[in-house]
Amino acid sequence: MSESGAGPQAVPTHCPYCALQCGMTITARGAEITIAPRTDVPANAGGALCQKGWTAAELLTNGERLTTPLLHGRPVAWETALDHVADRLAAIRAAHGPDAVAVFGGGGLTNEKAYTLGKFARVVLGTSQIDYNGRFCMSSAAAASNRAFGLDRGLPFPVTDLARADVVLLAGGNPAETMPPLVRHLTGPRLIVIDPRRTATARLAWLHLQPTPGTDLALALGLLHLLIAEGLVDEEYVAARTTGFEQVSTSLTSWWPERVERITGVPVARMREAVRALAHAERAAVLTGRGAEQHAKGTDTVTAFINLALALGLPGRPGSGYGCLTGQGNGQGGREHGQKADQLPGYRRIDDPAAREHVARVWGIEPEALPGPGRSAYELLDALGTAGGPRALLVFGSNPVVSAPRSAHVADRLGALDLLVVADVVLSETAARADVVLPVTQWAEETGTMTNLEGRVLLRRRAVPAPEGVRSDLEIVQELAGRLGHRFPADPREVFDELGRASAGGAADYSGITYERIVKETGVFWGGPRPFLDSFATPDGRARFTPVEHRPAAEEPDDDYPVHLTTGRVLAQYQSGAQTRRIAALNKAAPELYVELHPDLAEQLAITAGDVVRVLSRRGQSTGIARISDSIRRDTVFMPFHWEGANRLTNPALDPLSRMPEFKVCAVRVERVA
Ligand SMILES: Nc1nc2c(c(=O)[nH]1)N[C@H]1C(S)=C(S)[C@@H](COP(=O)(O)OP(=O)(O)OC[C@H]3O[C@@H](n4cnc5c(=O)[nH]c(N)nc54)[C@H](O)[C@@H]3O)O[C@H]1N2
Ligand SMILES: Nc1nc2c(c(=O)[nH]1)N[C@H]1C(S)=C(S)[C@@H](COP(=O)(O)OP(=O)(O)OC[C@H]3O[C@@H](n4cnc5c(=O)[nH]c(N)nc54)[C@H](O)[C@@H]3O)O[C@H]1N2
Ligand code: SF4
Ligand SMILES: [Mo]
Repeated sequence: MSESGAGPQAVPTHCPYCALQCGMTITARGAEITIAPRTDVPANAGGALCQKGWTAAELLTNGERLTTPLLHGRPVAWETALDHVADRLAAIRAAHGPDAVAVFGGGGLTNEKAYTLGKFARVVLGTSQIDYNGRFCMSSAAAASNRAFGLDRGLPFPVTDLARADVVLLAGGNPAETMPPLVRHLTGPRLIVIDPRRTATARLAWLHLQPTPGTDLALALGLLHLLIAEGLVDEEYVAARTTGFEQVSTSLTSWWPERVERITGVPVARMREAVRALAHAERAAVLTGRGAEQHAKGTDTVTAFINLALALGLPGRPGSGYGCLTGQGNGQGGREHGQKADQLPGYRRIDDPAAREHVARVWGIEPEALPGPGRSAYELLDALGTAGGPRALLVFGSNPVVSAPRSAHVADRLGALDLLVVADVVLSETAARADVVLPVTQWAEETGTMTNLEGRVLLRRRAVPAPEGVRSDLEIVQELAGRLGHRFPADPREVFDELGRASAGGAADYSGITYERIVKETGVFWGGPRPFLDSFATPDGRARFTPVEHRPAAEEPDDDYPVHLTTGRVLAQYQSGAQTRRIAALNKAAPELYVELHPDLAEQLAITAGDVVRVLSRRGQSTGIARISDSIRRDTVFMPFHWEGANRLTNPALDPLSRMPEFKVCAVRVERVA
């Protein structure tokens, strides 16, 4: 394989952003870099890219790129920066113990990086304190899938299967903005969208159910109640492939449709239409996105949708199934190789003695030397600089000052650290607060594997030379490990081979996958394209129904904070905006933080379009520009989180199982700024 970098040939690779990982080619002619869609990658077959993909070359050329390490804001040589970090880590560890040093990773990092960070934390730092932004993303869906199927593969079927379904139910996802090329696979089926807003996706739907934020669990219970009441359960499938239906069925008796309508605001007739369409479809899929998942009851909400899918007989049937639309570029692989607090490579559990034994052997250490599970992402951030909490933090591939819930508090915690080190491409809001900033190579300047939302392992290839002065994340970890007495590889292929050995025999087993195979087969599914056709990954091979109960949001509106706030995304910005806010065309398309509100609410508050409004919650306040739209419920306002602001308001109430925060609902007050 050519690694020659710049040259006239078009290098086949994948997009820097979301989990669809659209195929694209990059051609570099001197300083001019052009991007074109590939047509051989199924996820974006036909050669589609969204606006972010089309403009991604600017990530490589824009003037805001970091090219030198910074120590307390001043440029320094790499040796100085790395020596400083290694010395401080060693000193803090010596004074306060290994758990005083923490690592925060990201689901946008390659598999090689995610694996290396997990190994670095456990082997070199000896800390249990490592977690990553995937906790903020799909961890509730992961927990629910593990509970029901014994395995979490976001989509346990190729994304192209969706096009052949007759009906697709999508709870809390807006792919028309978050994964536009995916919509091409959704134009055939009848689409049922559950979203408190009439989004671009909801406008394409055959049926749009518009619940109050935070009530999806009740809605899913109501749908299953109706399915049972109408005698539409796939009894043969339930008997042959599942356990626990009776218990769930009994638990649903009180969820009669009128009660569900009162809680959710969705009319009974609409629920009935949805249930009948699903039950009469030959092939159907139930999907969840962040709208259903990012709640303090996200795991139970997804479980309720999985229960519905099981009663319909969908999972493990060709052309049908349940799936989660994973979000980040390597959202799937990022959760498999050990940067999560409770995991070891291969999606192994860190508290499983056999898993510890296997991974310790690959790492050449004693199993007893491996730390146990550590704090989850928000709990880790919340503990920084407190008595007993970490005093040093290394951040790779995340910008929590913008993206974490209750972000002003998170910024305070970061400020209380003895040492904050951020490896990034640009001076993100988090990097701007760091003691040491390490400038890294990105995406098209380096090679590595990404696992897309359907579990397909892809090769993202180096296509252009890196700017002078930057180093890869793998090189940085190698240098730090070296200074702390350990030898780590920095060559991605070498790391991938080791990852293969470490993951061998685990739930996500990459041991048979090589860079060559990935290229030859245009991506390789771990576990095969449809892992559940014959049986599920549970001990008895059956999928498990689990009874779950609805409960209110952690914070419901009251006299002081009478309106629901929900948050999410817009097409032209990505995540914390660290990358896309620096791209001119994207910034023009989505220039500022706004607050979307219904005309009736706006009138009641004497707000007109374009006004500056203040939004206040119990955590803090933010201003934004008013946008008035009847596509949102009267009782709810929406803010995108791509700018600092929305997360000053959000509620860090955590799901008890997944430890995911409640980004999608809290209570606020909205005022016009005089
Ligand atoms: N343009 C763009 N694309 C992206 C990203 C990005 O930042 N920008 N990020 C990527 C990542 S990491 C992710 S995780 C995915 C996320 O992809 P999505 O899940 O599609 O994105 P969101 O906008 O967070 O949420 C989806 C919808 O949930 C709705 N919603 C809010 N509250 C509720 C609720 O209580 N119930 C229900 N049913 N719906 C609710 C919102 O109105 C929103 O339309 O997108 C990926 N793609
Ligand atoms: N209110 C609200 N908040 C949310 C959400 C929501 O829906 N509502 N969604 C949540 C979700 S789903 C997610 S995934 C998170 C995402 O939020 P973040 O974790 O903040 O994600 P990004 O903005 O993608 O941050 C990635 C950072 O890594 C840098 N980077 C890019 N490539 C590399 C690399 O190769 N190496 C290194 N070291 N750095 C790199 C980028 O420049 C950027 O600064 O936000 C969460 N926050
Ligand atoms: S949909 Fe996602 S992967 Fe495809 S071009 Fe847009 S950001 Fe990139
Ligand atoms: Mo995400």
